[in-house]
Amino acid sequence: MSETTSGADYREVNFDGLVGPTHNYSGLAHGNVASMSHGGLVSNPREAALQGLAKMKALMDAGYAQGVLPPQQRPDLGALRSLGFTGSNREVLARAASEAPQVLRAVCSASSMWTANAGTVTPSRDAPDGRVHFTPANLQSSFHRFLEPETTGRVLAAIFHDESRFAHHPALPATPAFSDEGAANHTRLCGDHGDSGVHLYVYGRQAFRGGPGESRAPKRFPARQTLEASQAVARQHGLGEAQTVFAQQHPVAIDAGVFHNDVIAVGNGPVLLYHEMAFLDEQGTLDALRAKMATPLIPVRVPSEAVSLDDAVTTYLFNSQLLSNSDGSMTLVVPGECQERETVWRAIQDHLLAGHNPIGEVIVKDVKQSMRNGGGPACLRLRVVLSREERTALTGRVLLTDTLHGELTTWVERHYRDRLAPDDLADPQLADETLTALDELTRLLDIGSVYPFQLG
Ligand code: SUG
Repeated sequence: MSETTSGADYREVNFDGLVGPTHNYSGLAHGNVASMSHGGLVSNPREAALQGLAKMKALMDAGYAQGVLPPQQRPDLGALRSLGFTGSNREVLARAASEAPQVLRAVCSASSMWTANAGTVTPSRDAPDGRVHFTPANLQSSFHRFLEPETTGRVLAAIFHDESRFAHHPALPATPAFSDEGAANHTRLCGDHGDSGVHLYVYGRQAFRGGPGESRAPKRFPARQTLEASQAVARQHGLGEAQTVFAQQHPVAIDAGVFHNDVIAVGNGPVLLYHEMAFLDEQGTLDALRAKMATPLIPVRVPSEAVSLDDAVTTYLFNSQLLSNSDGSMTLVVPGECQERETVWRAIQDHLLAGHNPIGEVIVKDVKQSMRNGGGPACLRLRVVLSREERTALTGRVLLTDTLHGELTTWVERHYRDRLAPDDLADPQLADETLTALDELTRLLDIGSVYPFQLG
């Protein structure tokens, strides 16, 4: 059951990242409890990609607009060369494997699957020039993710190509003061998706200014998003003070493994579903939103007695997708881990479904391969609100249909391995297989040349 269509027929399109053929567990993400505890496990890239495609298909079948974004070229041989590894591709891989195995693992990461970190998007409805605005996230807080924004920018510019409708900004300077992790720390609150929205940016630390925020920085794990980065993105997109709220994430939550706001809160339309430990100043954040929103905010607060911070991190309850239906109700798409943890499953029934809020249905999806690296249903998608004309103006075959889903499934089954141990990443055959697969994928999606190996 899809959302209401009106006027310019704005709809939220969820662009899921297709999991790449090198999906593996390398324990690369400090502060991400799942990644830290699963490093070294054998992964199943084929299963991971098929789980992602099954989620996309289920939501498309339920009537939601579903898009797909391609994975990135991995291993990133260009990155290895820039770090001084020379010779043929085989030699570069062999030297990296013996001299710097952790660097090799980083350049093989399929982390671009988590498209909630691909960038921040402002719908045309809110931008002063009436275009949809994009800023790729610089992801500078980890080396493996810092490798993503260049290709991300190319992919977004290829798909959202029409300059009269889509505006692309450069990623922010890749330095700690402007550390940006994209839409994972950004929530747009509004009435219907086609109404004007208020943009909630959640940051973990302030880089330049002193004050109370800074004294409450996390102690154990890094805060990835800065206030300065969020402000710069809002400025790039032309958003004014009346349209924005900046709130600090609770440092205690970051120290418990909440490395992005989307691990502890999710919003959709006027609903903000959040854990009581999401924001350092809970009341101040709600008040600021209420003061700026044109429609009444519907906060759905989950207290620690109902779901502990640890359970929130383990089950990723808040990394669910909250989707609008045509009758005004909303559907929550939760990862399977929520059903496996009794307390959380009970909280969903008693607190969310039975509460006075629009959430009327829960769909459970198995995305375990991604979850073991700290990526739930909401991490796997970039939300882009588009009018009918904007959807028509997209380049390539990126909106999911039964035909495209079938072709992508066959493509995965033909090219992906079902077993990848960290030591397999040095296999030059894997690099060749990946290039063949990606070359075919760009033709299948009809998006032109976006990968370094295609650009020469
Ligand atoms: O950046 N994991 C990702 C998970 C990102 C989840 N995204 C959102 N919450 N929106 C990260 O921490 C782990 C890779 C590894 O360990 O192999 C990783 O990068």
